[in-house]
Amino acid sequence: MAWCVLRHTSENASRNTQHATRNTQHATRDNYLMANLVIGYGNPLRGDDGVGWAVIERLKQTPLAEPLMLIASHQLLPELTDLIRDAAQVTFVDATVLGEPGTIRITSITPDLTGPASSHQMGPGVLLAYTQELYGCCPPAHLITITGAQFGYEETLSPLIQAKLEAICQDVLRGACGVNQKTPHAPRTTHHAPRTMTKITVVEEIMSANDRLAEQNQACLDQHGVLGLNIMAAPGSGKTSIILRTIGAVAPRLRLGVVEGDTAPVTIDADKIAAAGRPAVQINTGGSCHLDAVMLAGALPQLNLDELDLLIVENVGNLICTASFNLGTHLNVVIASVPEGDDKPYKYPGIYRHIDALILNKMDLMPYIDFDMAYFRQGIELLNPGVTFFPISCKTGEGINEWATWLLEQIS
Ligand SMILES: Nc1nc2c(ncn2[C@@H]2O[C@H](COP(=O)(O)OP(=O)(O)OP(=O)(O)O)[C@@H](O)[C@H]2O)c(=O)[nH]1
Ligand SMILES: [Mg+2]
Repeated sequence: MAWCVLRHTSENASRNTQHATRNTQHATRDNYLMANLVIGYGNPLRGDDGVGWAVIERLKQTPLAEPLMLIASHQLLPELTDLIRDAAQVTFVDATVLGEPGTIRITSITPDLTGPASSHQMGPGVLLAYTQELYGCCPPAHLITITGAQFGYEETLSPLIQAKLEAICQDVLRGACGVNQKTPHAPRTTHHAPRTMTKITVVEEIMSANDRLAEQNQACLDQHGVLGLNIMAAPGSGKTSIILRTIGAVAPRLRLGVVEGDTAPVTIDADKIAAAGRPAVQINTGGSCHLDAVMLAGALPQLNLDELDLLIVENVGNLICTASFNLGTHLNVVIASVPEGDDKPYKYPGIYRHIDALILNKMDLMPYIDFDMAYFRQGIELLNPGVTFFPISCKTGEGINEWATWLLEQIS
């Protein structure tokens, strides 16, 4: 018997990817090199869209002749390139709305950068292309699609797809992976795969592809002597206003550039930075709710880094996803604002962890809003004890000097 139980422990990956049950036996990275990889993806809360997950669950229970890595995920993520690189073959399993319900299709997939490629929506071809680009190699891959019958808010498959589940699993094993249940395979010639291995278990400490690129971004900034600052906050909290205030407060002591992230193809914020006389690059995420290291890597060459001391990245307005993607900046700062309410640390805890400073903006509105500062600070302290805190008002200028002084200290 051999099935693969695989789990990312990278915080980023585990937030977005759920894997099969954890086995108690741990394995090193070498244990899964060159095994077949099956990735079932989709939304298990939307009826037949969860067929990829159901396939993975069933395969976990299936005795196999050789190791198989099984992953269930809500979407294809750049982090998966790390596993794809080391797989002998990859089989993607996904639901589709196209065709007659119940139809199963197997197609060959090759690296292709022209498909959808945001961090929340990435096609298999793009994922393979990323793998090829990052690691210079890419295994053969197939996509098995099953035309679903219902995609409503249900956690179960339709009877039609449920009845097809076994056939789909057999297709995964036979057609795509080239392995049959209980049919021994000729040993591979690769030196990577130990022939005696019958079980692949948990893989720990996998550095995600995003983190690798984030490291490269930071190395690039370091090479040019630029401090990178990632600003994360809710929409409208005052990110751009604070950047503009910062420009006013640190000029001419710091040469400052800005990367602006927005979901839509607009240049509103970048235009404001340019009007303030500073270089700005606008990233359009194409609908994605956060920046990632790939996007920042694309923006850096558009700036003359030799002429900068500080690069501020205004992330997309979002209190959840932005926290999950390391960009490679040296500092991470969150801006809260008074009108958002004093309970945000309790409701969106993830973003307040692991940050270097917290700004509370729009202090001028305090008289008009029921905002309990002690309650807010208490929530922050629970998540990030002793974090540097700046109450600020971009309208009145309150607290801007303290913020600018701290920033200058980080650079000197
Ligand atoms: N009263 C008050 N209004 C502020 C303050 N800071 C920003 N604003 C206003 O808040 C609104 C949003 O400010 P922005 O700086 O555009 O906010 P943002 O976070 O960059 O917004 P997005 O990029 O759209 O997510 C604007 O109308 C600002 O004038 C402040 O300290 N006090
Ligand atoms: Mg803005």
